[in-house]
Formats: sequence, C-alpha cells, structure tokens
Amino acid sequence: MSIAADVLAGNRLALSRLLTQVENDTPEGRQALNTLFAHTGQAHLIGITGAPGTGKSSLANQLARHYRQSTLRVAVVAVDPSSPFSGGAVLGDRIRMRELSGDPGVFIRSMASRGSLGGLAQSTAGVVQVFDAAGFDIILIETVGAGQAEVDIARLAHTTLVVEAPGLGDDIQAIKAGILEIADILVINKADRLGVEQTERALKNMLRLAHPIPHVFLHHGKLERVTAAQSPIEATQPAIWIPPVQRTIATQDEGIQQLAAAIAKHKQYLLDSGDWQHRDRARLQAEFESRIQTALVNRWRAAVNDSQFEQTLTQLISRQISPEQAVKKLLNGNAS
Ligand SMILES: Nc1nc2c(ncn2[C@@H]2O[C@H](COP(=O)(O)OP(=O)(O)O)[C@@H](O)[C@H]2O)c(=O)[nH]1
Ligand SMILES: [Mg+2]
Repeated sequence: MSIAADVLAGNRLALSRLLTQVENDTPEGRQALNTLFAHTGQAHLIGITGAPGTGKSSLANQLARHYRQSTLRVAVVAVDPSSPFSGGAVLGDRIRMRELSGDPGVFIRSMASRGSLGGLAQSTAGVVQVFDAAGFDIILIETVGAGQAEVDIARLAHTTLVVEAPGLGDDIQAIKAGILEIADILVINKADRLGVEQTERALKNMLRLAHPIPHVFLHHGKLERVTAAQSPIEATQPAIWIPPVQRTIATQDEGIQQLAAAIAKHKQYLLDSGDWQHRDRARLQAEFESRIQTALVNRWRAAVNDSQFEQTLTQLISRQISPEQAVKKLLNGNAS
C-alpha cells in the first residue's frame, strides 16, 4: 500500500511520516500530495496569528479541546519557530498540549524552522493539505504575525484570527504588518489583564479605518446598521463581514465558546456569500500561476547556453543594452 493510501485509511504513523516527507519536499512526499489532492477541500482552515506571547498556542489548545467535545477531528500546525509544541521544547507549550496528546482525534505538528520563510509557506501549505485529505475537520494554523511570509501562510486559512493582548505597549503590535486587513476575527486574549478597554478601543478604531463599512453609518455619533427597509439597494447586495472583537482568557477557558461561535458564524458567512469558493479559487490560482512561473523560468534557463547568457550580461553591465533589451535579446535573439 502507498503512504497516501495508508494516510487515507487513518494510519497515524503513516501520517506522521508523510508530514516529514512533505516538509522535506521529497519525491515520495510530492507524489503522495498529488494522490491526496483530490481528497482536500473539506477542512475548515483557521489561522491564528499575532505577536509572540499573546497566547496563540494557549488559544489553539483551548479551541482544540472545544472542538473535541463535538467529536470534530482537529489538527494544529504551529509555524512559530520560536515556540514549537513538541520536539524543540518550549516547556509551557508541551504542558498545555499534553492533555490533548493521547487523543487520536487531535494531531499537533510543529513545522521545523529550517529553510527560508518562503519555503516554509509552501511546506505549510503541503502539511495542511495532508491533514485535510486525512479527514481532519478543523485545522488550526498558528503563525507569528510578523512579515509577508507569515501573511502568506495566514492567507491559506478560511478564517483568520488576529490575536492581541493588553499591555504589550501602547502600539498594537500585530497591526504593523498590515495584518489587520487579513483579520476575520480579532481576539483580545489575556482579558484578565489591565488595559483591555484601551486595547479594544484602539482595535475598533483601527478596524473602522481598515474596513470602510457601507452598511454602517454614524447616527448622532452612534454606529447603526443600515437595515433592508432603509436601503433596498443595499439589501440585494451580499452581506459583508464586519470582523468582531472577541475577548478571551485562554488560561481560564473563558470566552472560548463565544470565540468558536464567531468562527462558526464566519464559516456560515463564507458559504452563504460564495466567499468560501472564491477564496479557494484565488488561493489555487495563485499557487498555479506561481508554479507555472517557476517551471517556465527553469525550463528556459536550462535551454539558454551559458556563454550567450554571459555575453548578454556583459552588454548589460557595460550599458550597451538596457535590462529590458537584455531580456528581449535572450528570449527573441535580438535587443529591439
Ligand atoms: N494571564 C493570562 N496569561 C495567558 C493567557 N493566555 C496565555 N497566557 C500565558 O501567556 C504566555 C504565552 O502564551 P502562549 O500561548 O505560549 O503565546 P504564543 O506565543 O502567542 O503562542 C504563557 O505563559 C501563557 O500561559 C490569558 O488569557 N491570561
Ligand atoms: Mg505559540
């Protein structure tokens, strides 16, 4: 039996082995992904992103516990290299995840931090596909909301939680990378701490800037929704999603139920509005196009001879031809 067939049959050891193959981008891993791809597209992918220490791992743990109460199978993919769930030994994570570790309905995977972040985005996508094909209903993807690569990883998700915590300084840390634009739900974790109100106020102000909301208007200084009766034209347009702000205390299991309800509501919104398919299409199209680009460049580069390449490069460096002309020359054989 192939490793893909073993994974589809629910073999945990095969799953673990395949995840390693996919992370290492081996030929066996690639082949299995090709086979498994037809079985993907079922899971709800939930990104959890935010600055280190805001409580992303703790939230992932509590959400996993929550979903296990309803028998949904949950995978957790931790892409935060500074805080692996296992192996790399951040003790807190291990203790928190231990209670889940004997549960066959939960699988926790820490991505190895080797390789570039761009490569990490690609191998994370592969790992998520494996879990999806293996029949996990919910896949939680934890990333540190820092740079573009992490934003790319977050884009994998259907629903992205951006996690904040009070008292991380006056600036709202995770907002810097434009991460607010990818937030479907804002979570203020550590709501037991001082400064929750300020954090919530700051977030809501930023939200208003990031999401100009046509359905909501200021009425005597108060936010009000435009109802269908007031605006028949708007009523025919698909509803828009206004990211809610949810408070949680992950360490005390507070607000998790409400957070899960907001996540379920977002999923329903995605399905009703057609955004679920739209996001799926956009993601696959982007992957398709980027793979075509890579493949074409590699194929072309293998066909062009080195002396021709060097000659053109020399002409470019001595300013005889421009970069655009250099490309044309190599592709068409002349610089015009
Ligand atoms: N007071 C408080 N501490 C929390 C809460 N959630 C997480 N923590 C603690 O914050 C620290 C960082 O949490 P962790 O989940 O590892 O954050 P991550 O780096 O975002 O994954 C740990 O010591 C947690 O126990 C919370 O709601 N309240
Ligand atoms: Mg963490």
